[in-house]
Amino acid sequence: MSAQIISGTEIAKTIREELTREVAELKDLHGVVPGLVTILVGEDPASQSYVAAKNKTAKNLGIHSEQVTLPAETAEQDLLDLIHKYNSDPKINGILVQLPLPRHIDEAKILFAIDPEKDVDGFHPVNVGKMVLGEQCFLPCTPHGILELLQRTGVETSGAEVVIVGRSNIVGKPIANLMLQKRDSGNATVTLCHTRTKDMAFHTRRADILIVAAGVANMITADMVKAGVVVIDVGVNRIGVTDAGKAKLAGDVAFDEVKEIAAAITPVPGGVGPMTITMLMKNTVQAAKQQANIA
Ligand code: L34
Repeated sequence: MSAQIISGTEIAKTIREELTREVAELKDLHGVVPGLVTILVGEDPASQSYVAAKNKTAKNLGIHSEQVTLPAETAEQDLLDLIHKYNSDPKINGILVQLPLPRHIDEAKILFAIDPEKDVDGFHPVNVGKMVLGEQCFLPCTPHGILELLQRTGVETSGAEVVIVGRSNIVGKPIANLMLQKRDSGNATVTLCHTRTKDMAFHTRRADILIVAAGVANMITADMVKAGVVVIDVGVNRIGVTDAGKAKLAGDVAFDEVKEIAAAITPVPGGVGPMTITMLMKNTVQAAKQQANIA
């Protein structure tokens, strides 16, 4: 039997409708308009398209959005100065610096410069620390989106064997941490696999929920999963160009064969990607409320 396709596009749409109402209410009742700035350094086409989507989504929701695009040669100090400017700009509640940054810029230094109150990506060590401790904070957008997908699809995580492939700071590490926490969408038994894992298939075959964020197209094949698994595919790999001249995308999971075995699976595109963008909006609204002392 073919798997249920978990549509991130549909779930994201529902959440965006909820957010549109919330943004309107914030304005009507409190005169507050959430503000987001996205900063992109360089001309990576994938980053350009993600940042454009973030700004467009923000505008559609009624969020004030500013987009700064800087040349790849931008000096680290100039980027730091820009962040400091937005840290003290009252119209801006959330600051996002799109990753990856050019190699001459120290990513940690940039992320640490963002005011934790405006860190809508949840990458600042203060927010990472709070997340690990289970305190209220900004959750990083992709892991946050995965939790929402699981919750809104009714996937039971308590006691589940969750296997994660990939140990990045933006997906693997945080989602591992979130899923083992003692709370809704948590309470799982978590295994984290990475490039040094000895027998990857041994682990992935044990998964009740398999989350793949490795950045390797089609690496998870049908022989690597068990029947009835729920698969969350975080990979967005550009594997060529379509006849229409657009980027051809593939996930980290060999979708066509794995969907015949899985109970449920996210597609690429239309799975985790739209959720990442939507959770940025959710965090921006949360930031605006916190900064205006609205519960
Ligand atoms: N600071 N940098 C920062 N925050 C983030 O949360 C990100 N990420 C990752 C890369 N760098 C970042 C994103 O925004 C990945 N990412 C992201 C966002 C959106 C999509 C994919 C990755 C997305 O919308 N994907 C579409 C396909 C879009 C296309 O055609 O390229 C999808 O349906 O999967």
